[in-house]
Amino acid sequence: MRVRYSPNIPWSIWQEFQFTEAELGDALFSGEYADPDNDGILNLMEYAMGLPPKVNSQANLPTMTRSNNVITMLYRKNVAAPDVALDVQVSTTLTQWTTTEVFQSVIGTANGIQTVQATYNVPASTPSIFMRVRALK
Ligand SMILES: [Ca+2]
Repeated sequence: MRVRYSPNIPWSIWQEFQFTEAELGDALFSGEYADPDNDGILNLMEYAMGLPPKVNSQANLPTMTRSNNVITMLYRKNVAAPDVALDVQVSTTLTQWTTTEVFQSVIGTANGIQTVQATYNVPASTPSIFMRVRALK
């Protein structure tokens, strides 16, 4: 018997809920780094953000805005994913990333999904800045 909802379901249980037996046997379809719906969001990130891995979820990607020298990112966090963490990093080079001075806070929760706001004050004379959210399991 399968239960469709649990307040805390680790990655392996989530996989069993999301994929068929045949799909579970194919790591290129159901593995952490697979993207079976070709929406550019890997399965581990779909899990971390509470998204369906076989339905295009691009409408739920993080959003970013910039106001003067402050960059703000909003992203989803699946409350029921206890074994994965999301962190937001910034970079000026795309090769070295840091979480230093990135401030995060939960600004809302609905249907088991937190909306997290990450802000970063861009130092003066920074020619370009990049921001990303990373899933860690
Ligand atoms: Ca995907």
